[in-house]
Amino acid sequence: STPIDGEAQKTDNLLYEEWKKMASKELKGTNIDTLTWKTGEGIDIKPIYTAQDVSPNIKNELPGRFPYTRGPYATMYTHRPWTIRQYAGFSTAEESNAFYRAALKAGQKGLSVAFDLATHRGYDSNHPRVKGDVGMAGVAIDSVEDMKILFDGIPMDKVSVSMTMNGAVLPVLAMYVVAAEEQGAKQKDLAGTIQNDILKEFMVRNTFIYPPEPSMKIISDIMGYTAKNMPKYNSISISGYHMQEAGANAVLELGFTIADGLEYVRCGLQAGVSVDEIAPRFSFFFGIGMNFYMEIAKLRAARRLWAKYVKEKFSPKDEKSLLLRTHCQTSGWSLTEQDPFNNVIRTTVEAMAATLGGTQSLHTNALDEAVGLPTEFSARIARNTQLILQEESGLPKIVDPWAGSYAIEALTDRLYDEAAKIIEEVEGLGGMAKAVGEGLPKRRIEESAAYRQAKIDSKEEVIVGVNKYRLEKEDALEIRAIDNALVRLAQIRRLDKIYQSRDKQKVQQDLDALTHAAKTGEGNLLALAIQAARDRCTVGEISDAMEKIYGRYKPAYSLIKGAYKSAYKGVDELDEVLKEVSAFSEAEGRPPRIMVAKLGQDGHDRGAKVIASGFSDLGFDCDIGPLFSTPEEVVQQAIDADVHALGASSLAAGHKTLVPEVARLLKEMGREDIVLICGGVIPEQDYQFLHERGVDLIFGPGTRITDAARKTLSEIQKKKGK
Ligand code: DCA
Repeated sequence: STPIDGEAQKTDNLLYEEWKKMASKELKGTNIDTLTWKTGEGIDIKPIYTAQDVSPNIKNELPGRFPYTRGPYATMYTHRPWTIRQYAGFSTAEESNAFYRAALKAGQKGLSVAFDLATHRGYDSNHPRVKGDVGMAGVAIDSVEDMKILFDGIPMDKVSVSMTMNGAVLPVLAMYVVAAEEQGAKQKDLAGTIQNDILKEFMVRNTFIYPPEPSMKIISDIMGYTAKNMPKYNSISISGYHMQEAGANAVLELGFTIADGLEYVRCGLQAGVSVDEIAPRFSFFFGIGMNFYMEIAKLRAARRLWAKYVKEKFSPKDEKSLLLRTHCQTSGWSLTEQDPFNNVIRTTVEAMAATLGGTQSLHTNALDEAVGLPTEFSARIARNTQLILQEESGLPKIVDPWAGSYAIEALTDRLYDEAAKIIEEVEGLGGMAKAVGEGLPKRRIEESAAYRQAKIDSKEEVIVGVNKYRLEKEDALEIRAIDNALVRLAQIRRLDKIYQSRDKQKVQQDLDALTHAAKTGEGNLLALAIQAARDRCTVGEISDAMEKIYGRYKPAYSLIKGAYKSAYKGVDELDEVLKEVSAFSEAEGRPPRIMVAKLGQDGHDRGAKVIASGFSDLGFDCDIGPLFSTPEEVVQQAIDADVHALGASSLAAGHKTLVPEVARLLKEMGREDIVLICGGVIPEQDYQFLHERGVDLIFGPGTRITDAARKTLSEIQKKKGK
């Protein structure tokens, strides 16, 4: 051994003691413990790590070898860099197609399709419920004709395509397969990924259609079909990303995602497919936030957890069943509307964590994604962030360069242990489907979100340009605007053409066959959906054919209490708000009552939930309205509940159509005394528009709940003429 080795072995403990002495001297009497940082996960990050923090076994780990902590492949990026795969979709198939082609030309390697909210929820663009949702947050797809336009001029057997689709997974995947067929591609050559992860929809993302049980049946049919006919296709992308976006910390994201994966293996086994037929084509998806070391360690721990649990529980014969391959996306939630160019730096830091953690594929957010879909300018910067990391920085030249770092190895171990506790808890309940049924993951994630919001509101967690170093004046940013009414009209016209040109009898037969299969459990639903897509059945029709049997799922609601208040530091301010609220309650004989509503098909409800929990902790009487409501339903519920204020939360650009409609209806019912609030992702440019249409208060991203509560209270009093 070298002299350095010898010395380290002798003095591990002594070295640490020596450091402590030096540190105490530098701190001039301040307690050394103040240098330890307790993260949102409850993990202590120490100021220094030494050899005594890590197990000697880490020396034996290699990339491409069990337990794969260091990466699924031996050579990793030194041989093939990660796939630059930007998630995108813009209202119409034509516009999205042009965007994809330009991106591929400019260095992007794989595609990733974002669908609009109507498609996600299995509605055709002409359905009355989705008036405000068509073309929002992604591309509208009604039939295979739209899908063919989407991939026009893009060889579907060469470019790997990922599709974020969960609810309407059958019609959309079927249309993808048929569009490829009609291009001349073979099913066996289709490489790509379908998200198809319904469990996390019930936990956090809410773009489900059917109840959990038939939803799981659909997944097993897809796995069965692709295992046989599409061997290069990843049949599921098990997503922690949306949990992180909904507020989960790294431990929760890791634990619940791996537990989801185990449940999906069991789902395949139940359908008669072996672990080695499906697990090698499982894919994962994680969010990467700003906690740099934690995120690197998270991906390392994820691979080790998956390998160990799959080996232990399912004894696969194929080593590939143990590989956790993952896509990552930089955190959308970490982006700010304020001082938005800071987002480029945030995304770069997160992209470095994702790639140093060994992701296989990556989406880097555009700087304006906190307020809208990316423009060409912002999309180029986002893509170039990855190209620069790949081709200029030298980052891909070393496999898992953090291996052997005392700190990262210790953190990897710690995350492994903490996530394993969650997995054990879930397995103890009988698996993730049961845990989701009991609401456990949802509850934990919502608590974590409220806790984090309080840390930000009380400025313990700094967000540059938002709760610290805020600009006095913000420059307006050019934002991509979508004319949702125009997109809807164009889609309706194309649908009318399809209705006229297809064979009606075949259509009916296909749809009846789907209904029959849903009823009896016989036949493969994906095979039947593919036939229906060939015959030009639409997304809505295919979804309806099964809804007749399965029904549509309606989630239950709960409000997390106490988490916000408990994490809020700086009690004085909290007390002041509580006092104001209680004075109101005394004067009025009841507390201020507010309903937080979600309009349209947008299921992102972190904001709504966090606001409701926060307001409730501040003494408001708070209701959460059901998801997917129409303006009429929301106004009726608000009036029935006799609220003082109605908050409409919008994260998917529905604010320009749906919220003004709410204002109009309130006026029509003579209830303009109800304070109308619009919250969520609303660009500054739209404030005037909303105020003119009757919105009283607007709370954009970065609003502190304590401030929002105060403003709401004073607006209620103003309207009461006090
Ligand atoms: N040495 C040898 N082969 C390698 C190496 C290496 N160092 N690195 C990659 N490869 C191979 C892979 O084995 C794979 O070949 P295979 O399909 O025949 O096994 C191929 O190169 C592609 O690499 P992979 O790591 O699978 O990367 P992607 O095709 O981009 O797939 C994955 C990434 C996460 C598995 C996929 O599910 C995906 O793209 N997900 C995206 C999800 C998404 O976009 N979600 C939207 C939000």
